[in-house]
This record gives sequence, structure tokens and C-alpha cells, in this order.
Amino acid sequence: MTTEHLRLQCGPRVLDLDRPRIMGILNVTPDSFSDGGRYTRVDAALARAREMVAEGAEILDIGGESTRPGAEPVGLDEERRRVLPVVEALSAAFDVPLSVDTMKPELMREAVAAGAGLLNDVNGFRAEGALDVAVEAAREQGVALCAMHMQGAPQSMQQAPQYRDVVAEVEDFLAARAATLQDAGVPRAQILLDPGFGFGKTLEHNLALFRGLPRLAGAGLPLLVGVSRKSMIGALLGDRPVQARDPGSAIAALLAVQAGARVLRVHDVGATRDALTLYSALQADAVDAQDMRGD
Ligand code: HH2
Repeated sequence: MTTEHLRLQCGPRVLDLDRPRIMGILNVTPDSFSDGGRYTRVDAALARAREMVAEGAEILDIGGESTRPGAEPVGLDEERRRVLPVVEALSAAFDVPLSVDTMKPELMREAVAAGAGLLNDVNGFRAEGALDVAVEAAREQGVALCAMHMQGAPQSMQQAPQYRDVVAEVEDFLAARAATLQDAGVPRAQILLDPGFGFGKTLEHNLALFRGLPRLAGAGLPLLVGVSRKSMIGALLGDRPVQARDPGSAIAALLAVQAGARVLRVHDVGATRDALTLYSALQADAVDAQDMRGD
């Protein structure tokens, strides 16, 4: 694990990453793989956000386009209509950084204007115009950027993903994105990297990547890990259905922290928080228990 003091600036707010932080997932889509259709109304999204913050979420990630394998792309106007009212309502109601999960540069710009402090792009800011908008928002408003690795596009990424060496290729990709962002003037404290579990990866690729997390974390930039409810958890537990994957997801999140992850993107915030609290209380060499709990 890296010894560098890591922190993450998300607009006006700074998160110290000496202890891991939980990013609660708020999908405002009709078709997300585990919670689609539940939080599409602003009042339902607000209520869910309140719950997650009470349970210990320190970042909320709002997504208006499902990226599950085979998902249909959503047009800009529709994604805007889903996401922006929720970002506005949440930024008025909560003092936690808001992340917006989008690949579209127009929405990135509008989300930052509406109060987002983090741009989370599963496409690693590779869509036309995305890098320019993200860099401008990072330099002018201090927002954080999360660049994720994905092979292919959601519609077809699980058809036949192939790698020579998945850990080396993801490591090279993330290093190259980090270098591009830094060369464009984005400070290190505003960069998060994510290996992208399940995005153009078979179960074997996901397992290799998980085992390679210490190597990825060794590069010195904070890692975000998102395995919550994903098919790798279901497969490892004997075809466990999506709604029964939360205990396994919390354990995997904990193992990711042990391997160097600093931000955990999860659906079940309470279970993940409990796992982290117990870990720090029961491990002699772990970070102080109070710190983990966020007291
Ligand atoms: N996974 C999903 C979506 N966004 N962003 C990052 N940085 N890392 C991830 O692993 C990640 C992500 C997919 O999960 P979910 O949001 O629950 O589902 P859906 O894409 O169906 O909305």
C-alpha cells in the first residue's frame, strides 16, 4: 500500500483519504441492474440520499445512464432531465461531495454548475470533448475527476473481452490517463483512478485485477473500487441473485481496502461501514477505529 498522504479535493470540499471513504450509489435510471426505477423521482432520490448519508456515505454518486452490460445508451436531454434536478436538490440539502456518473461532456459542465464536485466517467474522459470539459472544471472549480478503465462500450463489452495481461493493460491505461490529466494541469489531489470491475472483463479478468489491486494502488494515486452487487460477486457465490449480494459486496469492499482502495462505490452503505468499522477495531495494525467510523 502506498505511504503517500492521499486526499481528494472535490470542489470546495476536501476528503482526507487516510481512511477509506464510502461513495453511495444513487441511480436515477429506470433500468440500472440492481436498483433501476426506485429513485427516479426527486423526492425518492432525496430520501435515499438522506439514508445513505446517515449510514456513513461521504460522497454520493448520481447516475442517469445505466452502464450495465447490454444497456441502451441514453440521449443527452433525457440524461439531463434525470440527473440535474437531483444534483440541484442534493446540493441544497447535503454537505457532502456530489459525484456525477456520466460520459457526456455537456452534462459534465452542467452538473458542475448545479453543484457536483466530482466527475465520474466510466469511459475515462475519452468521448469527444470530455477531457477538455473535465480539465476545465478541475482547474477552474477544483472538481475531482475519476477516470475508469473500460474495454469497449457497455452495449457489447461483455461479448468477448480479451487481454494479454489484464493487470498490466489496466495499469498502463490508468497511468496514461493520469499523465494526460496532470499534463493538462489537473492537480494530483483531484484525480481518482478506477480499474473498472465488470467493464469489458470476464470473471477471470476481474479476479486477476482484484488480486492486482496492491500493484495498481502502488502507483500512488487513490483508487476507487466498485464491485457492489456485480456479477463477479454473484458468480463467486454460486449464481447468487442481485438482491442477495450485499454481504458479499461488503466483504469484497473490505478486501479492496486491505489491498489499497481508498474510495468504495457501494449500494449498501450501512453494511460497508460496519465492515470497515469492525476491521479497524479488530485489526491491531489498522487505522484508528474512530477514524474509520468517521467520528
Ligand atoms: N460501476 C457502475 C457504474 N458506474 N463508476 C465507477 N467509477 N466505477 C464502477 O465500478 C462503476 C461506475 C455500474 O454499477 P451501477 O451504477 O450499480 O449500475 P448501472 O450501470 O446499471 O446503473
